[in-house]
Amino acid sequence: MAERTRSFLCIEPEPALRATLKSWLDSLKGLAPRLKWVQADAVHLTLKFLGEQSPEKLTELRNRIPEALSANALRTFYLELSGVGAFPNYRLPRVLWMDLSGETEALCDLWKTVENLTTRMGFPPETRPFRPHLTLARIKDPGDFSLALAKTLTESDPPMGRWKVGSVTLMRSELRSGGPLYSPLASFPLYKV
Ligand code: 2AM
Repeated sequence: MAERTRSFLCIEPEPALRATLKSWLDSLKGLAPRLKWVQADAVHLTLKFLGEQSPEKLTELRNRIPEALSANALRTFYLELSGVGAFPNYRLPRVLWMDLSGETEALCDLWKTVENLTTRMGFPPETRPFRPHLTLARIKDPGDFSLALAKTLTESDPPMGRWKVGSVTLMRSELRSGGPLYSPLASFPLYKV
């Protein structure tokens, strides 16, 4: 049997915004080195985690995404960074993330299109409400989340930035000991406004 590929569909921040995020993330990493920080060039907004799939299934998905995007007339839209937060909360944080605002209705339409297509194709439906975010760090042990980091996050201004979302990326995710290695497999453009 051909090898399966672990992948997900996502939106990538544009390069200038990654650079802004990188310098901020670098300054935070030193305060909490035991957290699993996401590399700035790997930060993304997940639309759908696809798990491990056969080449045939991924080919079918790649063929059907453009038709789903055009059937729903999905256009480019703006998103902006909108502060930092923690799931489920700062007292017992599991995930540190960046909130997003901007044209979130357009983002939700895109998410619904992706969700409808993938569930029609047999992928498990998402059971949780869509909460758009950029994961910055994962926290195994809440004790690793230092007070210094919590203080810095609540007192400092997180980076601002706005970008035009022009496409959806199908991203391969290879699990490595040092953290996942992401590589884009395909990009699906949205209609230009
Ligand atoms: P998150 O960071 O927004 O939580 C790639 O692994 C991406 O898929 C992750 O960034 C994660 O999004 C999302 N994801 C959702 N469900 C997942 C799962 N069961 N296993 C791994 N990643 C998952």
